Amino acid sequence: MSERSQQQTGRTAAQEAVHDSAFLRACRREPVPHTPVWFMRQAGRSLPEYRKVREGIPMLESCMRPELVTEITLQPVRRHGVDAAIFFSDIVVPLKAIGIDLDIKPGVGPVVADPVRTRADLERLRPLDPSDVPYVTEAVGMLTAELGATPLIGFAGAPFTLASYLIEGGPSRTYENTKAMMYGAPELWAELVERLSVITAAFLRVQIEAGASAVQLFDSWAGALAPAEYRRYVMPASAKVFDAVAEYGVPRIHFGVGTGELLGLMGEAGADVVGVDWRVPLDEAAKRVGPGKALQGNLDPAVLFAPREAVEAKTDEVLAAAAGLEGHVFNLGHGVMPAMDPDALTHLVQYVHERTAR
Ligand code: 1CP
Repeated sequence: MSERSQQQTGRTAAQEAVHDSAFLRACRREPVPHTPVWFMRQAGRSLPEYRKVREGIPMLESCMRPELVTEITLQPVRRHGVDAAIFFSDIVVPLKAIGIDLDIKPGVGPVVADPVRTRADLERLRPLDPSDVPYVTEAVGMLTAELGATPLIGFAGAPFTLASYLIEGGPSRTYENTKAMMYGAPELWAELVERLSVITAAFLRVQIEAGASAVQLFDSWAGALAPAEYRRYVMPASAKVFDAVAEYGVPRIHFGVGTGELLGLMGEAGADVVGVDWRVPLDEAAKRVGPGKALQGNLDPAVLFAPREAVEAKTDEVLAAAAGLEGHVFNLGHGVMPAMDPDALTHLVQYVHERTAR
């Protein structure tokens, strides 16, 4: 790139290449050389090289070691040739960083020692300062240096999904305590999600300031709510998070599972890209989300367990439904599963690139 154009954009040549990547172009709804692909939970999970470097290191501790975070984040980029990297961390890392007593138990997920149930419990949820997560700043810096033209996606858990772990004390299928607080103590609930929105916004800001070029807000379990409840009890806190990072101009992705009925509201909350699970075809999702936003998704992850011809046929269906979209980022409808064959994922990336090459 010429010096003059660098002066015009204020970006280095490397930053310019990232800016011009298929992934960021699709997020901005610009023409792309091919449909970009990445996978939620692509780091870790099904990769033998991940299991090897993680051996004997607890999950949360591995999130605090910048060299290890860098290696694990790069593994799926090297192996699959995906169009974006996602930062290796977890949605509960910022909660741990402000002193919440929690652990990530193998085969279970996040477990909170003393669940948050009362007003006094809220005092434990102080704001996050960048100095609480120096290892995040360091790892993002190392990664953007290593990644070259491949963009890095930062992420955080949305207030509702984080609240569900804090209130239930761990994974839940019914969210009974969470909903009991939401409906029964709405003021306490509002204060809880307000505090979480501050923490979440700060965690995203740290990643963007360190060099992440897009962010995804995971409201994985928001699909447990009806639209009216989502709008009233959840959307304001998530909208605050999106507002808080708007000034950076990086694409903001908003994703949840089982959120077919919420897609319009999840866009309205302030997302530039709305993630769609496998239950709603992308052309129908586009109608629900409305114009001015890109979509991300939405191959059923379980399809990856079927023979290659079936994977290709289902992928063709996703691409056909996406043909009229303003912008499309190919992804699974939810995360990579531990038992998936890594070669099937590599093939899927190649297949989408070939089928969509323009
Ligand atoms: O020991 C291990 O390997 C534990 C498995 C694991 C991994 C690899 C957990 C525990 N978290 C992670 C990393 C992780 N978590 C990433 C890494 C980057 C990537 O490759 O995508 C990301 C983005 C997350 C985000 C996350 N954590 C979400 C939102 C995404 C989603 O899948 O919906 C959620 C809900 C969590 C909580 C969590 N952490 C771990 C588990 C098993 C769970 C889910 C538990 C539950 O079912 O409630």
